[in-house]
Amino acid sequence: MSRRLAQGYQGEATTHTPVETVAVVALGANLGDRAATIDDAVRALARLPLTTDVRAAPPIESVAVTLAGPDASAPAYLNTVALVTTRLAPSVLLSYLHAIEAQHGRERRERWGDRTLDLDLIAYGDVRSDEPALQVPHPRAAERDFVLGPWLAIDPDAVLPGVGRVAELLARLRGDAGQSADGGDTADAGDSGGATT
Ligand code: A4P
Ligand code: MG
Repeated sequence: MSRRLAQGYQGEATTHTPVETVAVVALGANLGDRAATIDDAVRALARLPLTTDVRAAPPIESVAVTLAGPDASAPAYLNTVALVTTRLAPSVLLSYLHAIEAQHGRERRERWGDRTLDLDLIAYGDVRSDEPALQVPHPRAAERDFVLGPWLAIDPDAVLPGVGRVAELLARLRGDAGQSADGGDTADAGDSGGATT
C-alpha cells in the first residue's frame, strides 16, 4: 500500500484533517431509466460528506462489454465519469459508492452482468493499491473507451497514474479498434466497448 493511502487510513482514526484529493469515479447503467439513474447518482456523489466538488461529463452510449466480449444484443450502457473532490479516504469513498449502487437497485448476479448502476473508483489522486477490495487505479480503465472518453472530456490533461496520459491511451485504443475493424484479429478484440454515439 502506498504512503498516501496509509495516510488516508490514519486520518480516519485520528483528528488529522485528511488531504483533499480528486477521485475519478466511473458510472455505468444498462437497465432501467439509465439517464435518471446516472443523474441521481451524480447528485448523490455531490451530497457525500467531506466532498466539496463533483463535475460529471455528458453521458455517452456504449456497447455492453460482457465476459465474452462486446455484445451489441445486450442492453446498451450509458456511461460517464465524475471528478470528485473529497477528503474521504479511498476505502470509505468506495463504501459510499457501493451504498449508492444499492440505493439504485444494484444486484450482483454475475460478473460484468447487466446492472442498474455500477460505480467504479478509477483513480484516487496518484494513490496505488492492488488489494482485491480496493484496486486503484482501476485495472481495466486503460482498456475502456467508455471510461477514458468521458474522463478526457472533463479533463483534457488527465493522467491514469502509473499508466499514462488519458488522451494517448484513448488514441491508442481507438487506433487498435480501427485496425481490428479493418481486418485485424477480432477474436481478440478485448473489451474496449467503444461508444456507439
Ligand atoms: N473493487 C476493488 N477495487 C475497486 C474499484 N476501484 N472500484 C471490488 C470498484 N470496485 C472495486 O465489483 C467487484 C469487486 O471489486 C467488488 O467487491 C468491489 O469492492 P462489482 O462492482 O461487484 O462487480 P463488477 O462491476 O461486475 O465487476 P468488475 O470486475 O468491477 O467489473 P468492471 O470492470 O466494473 O466492469 N460495458 C459497458 N459498455 N459499460 C460499462 O460500464 N461495466 C462493466 C463492469 C462490464 N461491461 C461494461 C461496463
Ligand atoms: Mg464495478
